[in-house]
Amino acid sequence: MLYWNKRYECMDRRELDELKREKLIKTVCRVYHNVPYYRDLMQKKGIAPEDITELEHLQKLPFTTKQDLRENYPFGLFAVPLSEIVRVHASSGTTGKPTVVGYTRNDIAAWSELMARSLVCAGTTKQSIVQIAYGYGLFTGGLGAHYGAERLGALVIPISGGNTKRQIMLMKDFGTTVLACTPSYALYLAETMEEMGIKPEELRLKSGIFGAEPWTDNMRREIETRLGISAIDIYGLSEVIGPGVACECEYKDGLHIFEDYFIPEIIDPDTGEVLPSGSEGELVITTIDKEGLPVIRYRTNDITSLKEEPCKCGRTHVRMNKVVGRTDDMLIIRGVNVFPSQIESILVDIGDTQPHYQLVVNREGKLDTLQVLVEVSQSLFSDEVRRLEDLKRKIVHEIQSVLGISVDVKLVEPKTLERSSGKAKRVLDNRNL
Ligand code: DLL
Repeated sequence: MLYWNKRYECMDRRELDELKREKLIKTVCRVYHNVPYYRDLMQKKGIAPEDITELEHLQKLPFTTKQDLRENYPFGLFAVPLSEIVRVHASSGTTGKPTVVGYTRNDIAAWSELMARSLVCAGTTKQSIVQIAYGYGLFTGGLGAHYGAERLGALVIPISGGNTKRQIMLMKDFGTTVLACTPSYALYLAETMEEMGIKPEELRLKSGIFGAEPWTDNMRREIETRLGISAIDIYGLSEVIGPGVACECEYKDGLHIFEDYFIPEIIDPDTGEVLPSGSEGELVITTIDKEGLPVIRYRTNDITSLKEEPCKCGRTHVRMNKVVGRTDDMLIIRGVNVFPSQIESILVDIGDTQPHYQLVVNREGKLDTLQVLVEVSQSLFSDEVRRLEDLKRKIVHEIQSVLGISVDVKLVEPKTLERSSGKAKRVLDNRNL
């Protein structure tokens, strides 16, 4: 099975742009007439729905941010009466109230369609046995993947996150072929499998559909080797719909953004200016097929770039490169911008370490310091001190030469750093900025 919906996924560019134009016009009318907040914003900018007749006019519209959703907590940006909403999800912010998102019956159907497409993109078929180890609940990962896999007709194991040994037992007994979870949890599963003495050959696992947090290609190789699978990247965010905004195909060369539902733009995060095609910047998404909570030019905070050239898989939708990090995760250490993913990539490249790491930022006087905590293998840890010292020096040197900053590296015993069945917490910023 190559595509779930060939007609739309492989649509001719001109036809696709016309479809997007029509859907955008409808969406702008809907938010203007149904959401007072958007109407006020547009009126303040002197824009009426009639002014938006072409795709390029999108740039005239104001941005929406997480803050806007917070200010309208919980349901203020919904574009339909609450009686039309059949489900809510929420993303837990680091502080304060969560961001609440609502779906109509049609939205749930659209989301299931998008997740079915994503799963097929990742090689899933009706014959697949899909273990969904994303968390079920207010988080969109579990239920999003669940509805998509059911829509596709695969066999679904709705196990949710956690209970790692049991996950592995069921994976083996039920013959799971596709694993859906965060990449960091996939690694934790691999680690636990090794501890239990279970080899990848004893499982029927073929692929994994991993997302909800940034991960590098180096991390991908590590997961692929340790679990003996093909690992596919899936992207999404609750404010836009949840997982299924974009997904990689078998070529793993960028994630196809399902453009008949979403219009992506890349902007300069500081000025808000739209950047030329191919530039790296903040991804902004406008939903053009949502009823419950349409979002106009939603600032994702995620840093990436777009690729417009056609993909070998035949899908015509634009691709986004793997997310490098979030604008709010980017550390500025003594003036140098550092993304956790850059450090991850260096660590996995060097080897001898486990891909479990944490970055601790402190401020000593006026100076920011970055400490990198990395787990090493048990055998190395019990080895001569000299080998540990060599490894430490190598990491310090590599980070210095790639990123241009000096860091303090601390090698720690296996399993010292906290494991998560959801999103990993990579950064501990003690600076109180
Ligand atoms: O994480 C939705 C999701 C669930 C996506 C399962 C994929 C799989 P939120 O909790 O709202 O929604 O978090 C959204 O997570 O803005 C990114 O910063 C990050 N993120 C999601 N997918 C990826 C990915 C879900 N593939 C935020 N690569 C987004 C990098 C990702 N970051």
